[in-house]
Amino acid sequence: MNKKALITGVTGQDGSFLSEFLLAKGYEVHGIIRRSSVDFRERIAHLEGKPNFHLHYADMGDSMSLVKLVGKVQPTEIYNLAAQSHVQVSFDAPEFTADVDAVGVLRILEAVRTNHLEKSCKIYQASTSELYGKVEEIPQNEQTPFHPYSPYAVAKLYGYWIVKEYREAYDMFCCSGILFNHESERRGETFVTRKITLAAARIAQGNQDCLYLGNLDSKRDWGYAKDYVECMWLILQHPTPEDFVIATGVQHTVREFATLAFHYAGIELRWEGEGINEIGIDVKTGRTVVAVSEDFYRPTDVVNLLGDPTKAKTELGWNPSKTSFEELVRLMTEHDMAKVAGEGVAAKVRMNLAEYLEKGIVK
Ligand code: NAP
Ligand code: F7E
Repeated sequence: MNKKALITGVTGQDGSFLSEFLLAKGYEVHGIIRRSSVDFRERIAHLEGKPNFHLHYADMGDSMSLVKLVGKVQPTEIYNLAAQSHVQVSFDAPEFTADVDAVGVLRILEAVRTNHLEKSCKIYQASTSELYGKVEEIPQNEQTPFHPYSPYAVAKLYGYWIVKEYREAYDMFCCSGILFNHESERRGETFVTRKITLAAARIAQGNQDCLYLGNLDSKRDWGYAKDYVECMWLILQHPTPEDFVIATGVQHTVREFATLAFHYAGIELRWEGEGINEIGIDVKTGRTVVAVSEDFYRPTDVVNLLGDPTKAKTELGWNPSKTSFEELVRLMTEHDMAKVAGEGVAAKVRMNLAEYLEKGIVK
């Protein structure tokens, strides 16, 4: 049978990598996009126009659009990646976050049932390590109790349970991947890793003075997004519908991430002070290049995430050590060093052009 995937959140970090992965496997890939005043979809621009890649307007807040689309595409697999995915933003927009991240999951499940595809369409739900929140044990595995600690996590907990409920009530092949943080050169620029690699590149090239961060002691299990999308697919190829923890099993602090990113950008950091007064100093120049700002503290913060990927390793044959922490930080920083250098060249060309136009050298 022709493999047809429908991806919600196709324009996001994971959606773009998953699209590439499934296209390479010969899938027909359909993605949901929503109307935006900007038409350029940076992460998937290189895929648009490919014969097996199709985009459709719909929205996770609009049941009718989802029902119609699922009926039209008749997917064999749905990857529900769409979400308001920023934890800090979920404190500012909790109701929107609940609508998309919680009820949105229900809308997808009901769209499949309404179109009578329960027996032919498998569903992957993008669940999250944020469910463990104020952690009750370390490391966290599939049996660890949940303790969500943000509006985002509470919404995602509903998504997790409604998927489990539909699996048991209607015998549907629907599962959750409980993914720990995964990053890449395509990561949104306000998540801490990308914020750091971009700032390190800008500071190293003289385009920024200082990087302001929140809780430097927060610990995460960071993996590479490109490795993680393979797991989403593996979960749907497993003989039985089950939930899996996807993580590297290695943990680092935000401070350690920053130290390494600045190192790859050519700046060695020395840390001084504590809490709100902690600073990162460029050893060579003595300048303060990292400082702490209360603006980036959260009302409740999740500070100790470490996943145990044993089940994914043994039952899916997935390799959690494919990309090390060091490689991840290096590839993101090198990408952003090149990006910032490119922005510099483009700005210079624009300046020269403006000057030439003014002097009448070019018309
Ligand atoms: P992301 O880059 O923020 O992408 C989110 C996607 O959801 C975007 O395509 C966005 O579309 C779409 N979206 C948001 N609201 C929507 C709506 N109302 N209707 C339709 N689409 C909507 O997130 P990501 O990092 O790729 O993460 C993918 C999924 O995994 C998310 O569900 C996230 O919560 C979950 N997750 C992520 C991680 C991680 O570390 N990355 C870990 C665990 C779980 P626009 O481009 O139009 O905004
Ligand atoms: O924060 C701390 C912050 O925003 C990581 C999403 O993909 O992963 C992501 O959520 C940690 C937190 O990711 C800053 O307080 C310090 O403890 O990069 P983040 P997140 O909250 O872990 C999970 C698994 C998801 O499911 C989500 O969708 O870093 N931190 N200083 C900071 N965080 C940010 N954003 N900015 C700072 O300046």
